[in-house]
Amino acid sequence: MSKGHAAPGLYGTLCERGFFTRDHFDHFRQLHGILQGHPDIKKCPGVDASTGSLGQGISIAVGMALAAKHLGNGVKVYTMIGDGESDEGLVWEASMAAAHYHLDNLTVIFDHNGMQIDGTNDQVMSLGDAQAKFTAFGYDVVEVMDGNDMQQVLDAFHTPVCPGKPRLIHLHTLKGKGVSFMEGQVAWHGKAPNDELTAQALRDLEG
Ligand SMILES: Cc1ncc(C[n+]2csc(CCOP(=O)(O)OP(=O)(O)O)c2C)c(N)n1
Ligand SMILES: [Mg+2]
Repeated sequence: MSKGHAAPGLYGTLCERGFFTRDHFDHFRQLHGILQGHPDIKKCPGVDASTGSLGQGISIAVGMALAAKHLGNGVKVYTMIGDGESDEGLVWEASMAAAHYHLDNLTVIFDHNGMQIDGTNDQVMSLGDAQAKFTAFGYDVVEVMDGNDMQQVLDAFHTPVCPGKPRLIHLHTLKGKGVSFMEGQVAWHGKAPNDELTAQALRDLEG
């Protein structure tokens, strides 16, 4: 999870997969809890890399994919990056290395929601034609028009890998999808809802 601030999504998945029990969520973001605000490889079972400093996760993924190639162990590496994260030069250095080393065992999932921590991408740092850039950097790009539709996402994962090229799955997404008052609202990037809004959010999601 290169965009380490999306840790809650990762934690929910790891919990469902049996890495730890649900009671740990009661201590989310608390000192000594295993579920820190950003994933911590030393604290949380199932976490493969400590992330949160944007750009570093994709770099670690490239290293893992390269190591797997050397070892010939058939391991495949998956990492998710954000569009705001892609303001970091490190994303592009890592991408260049992935293409240079022909890491076709690497899949980068690009969460393109048009927003970051304090504004839209175009307000903070325009990415321009992101897909053209990733293609130019050597990725085989698979585009998903609705990245919030899990069937479309799964279909993208099942497309055959292009030999010798890293793959980028370009997801067009809506930030806050499914929670009426959060959708497309940059202000909810990292804010906790109060009890009333939490109840509303759960109703929205369950509905
Ligand atoms: C190196 C670095 N700089 C700044 C930050 C602060 N920061 C946390 S999240 C974020 C925005 C990330 O935007 P994006 O990748 O689009 O993720 P999204 O908000 O869409 O989930 C920023 C700038 C950080 N975590 N790491
Ligand atoms: Mg974003």
